[in-house]
Amino acid sequence: MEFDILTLFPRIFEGPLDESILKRAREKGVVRIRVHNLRDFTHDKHHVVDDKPYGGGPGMLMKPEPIFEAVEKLQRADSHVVLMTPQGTLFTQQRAREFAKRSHLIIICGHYEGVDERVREALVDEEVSIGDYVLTNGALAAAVIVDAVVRLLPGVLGDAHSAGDDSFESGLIEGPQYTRPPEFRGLRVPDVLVSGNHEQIAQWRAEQAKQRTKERRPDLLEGQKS
Ligand code: JD8
Repeated sequence: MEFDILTLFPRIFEGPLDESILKRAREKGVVRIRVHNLRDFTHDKHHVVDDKPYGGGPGMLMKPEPIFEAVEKLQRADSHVVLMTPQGTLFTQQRAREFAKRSHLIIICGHYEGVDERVREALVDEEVSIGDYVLTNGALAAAVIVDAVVRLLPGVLGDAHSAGDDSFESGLIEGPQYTRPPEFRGLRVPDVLVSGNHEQIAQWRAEQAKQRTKERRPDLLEGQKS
């Protein structure tokens, strides 16, 4: 799978995409991720990428020309163009799975007060938001999308902790987990977990997950009712 990311702050991606699982996925060649500076798609002396909104108002907008030039250069028949924006539809595990089936994502990171509407009209297939809070720009949100999608690609996670048993795949959040020692500062690991009875352990875990989901994320139980 390939990603092309368009941003004014390419360095924001340096840390997150070069560590751990994403780093290994890139090294293995499972994914190719290219980050482009939108300033490189300007032609004026000062590499201007923003301008004032027509009709007035606070702040600046991203000019359409550099974004059009970048997308038109990178775009292919199989590309899906995504715009990061607080007005987008919510990015969920379901959307991550759908993105993971695509061969080429172009992700446009908005900055300032947003982008000229003609970018949406002419270039964008889909607008997404990562959640109901305000970020300063779309770059961190795009890094979140890349992380959530890449870990789903075949060959990225080992069999041991494949994506299949993730919380949001089962529709429940994880229950409590423990490692050694069996007693730490007077706090003991539940007897059932050290018992070696795998049937009882599985049952205990299922109960804990359901209880915790009911307490903390009742919204996740709405759809499945059990
Ligand atoms: C793109 C500019 C900031 C947006 C004034 C401060 C996503 N879940 C999310 N929260 N925020 C964003 C996001 C924020 C962005 C841009 C994404 C481009 N800003 C602006 C309008 C109001 N601010 C996001 N995905």
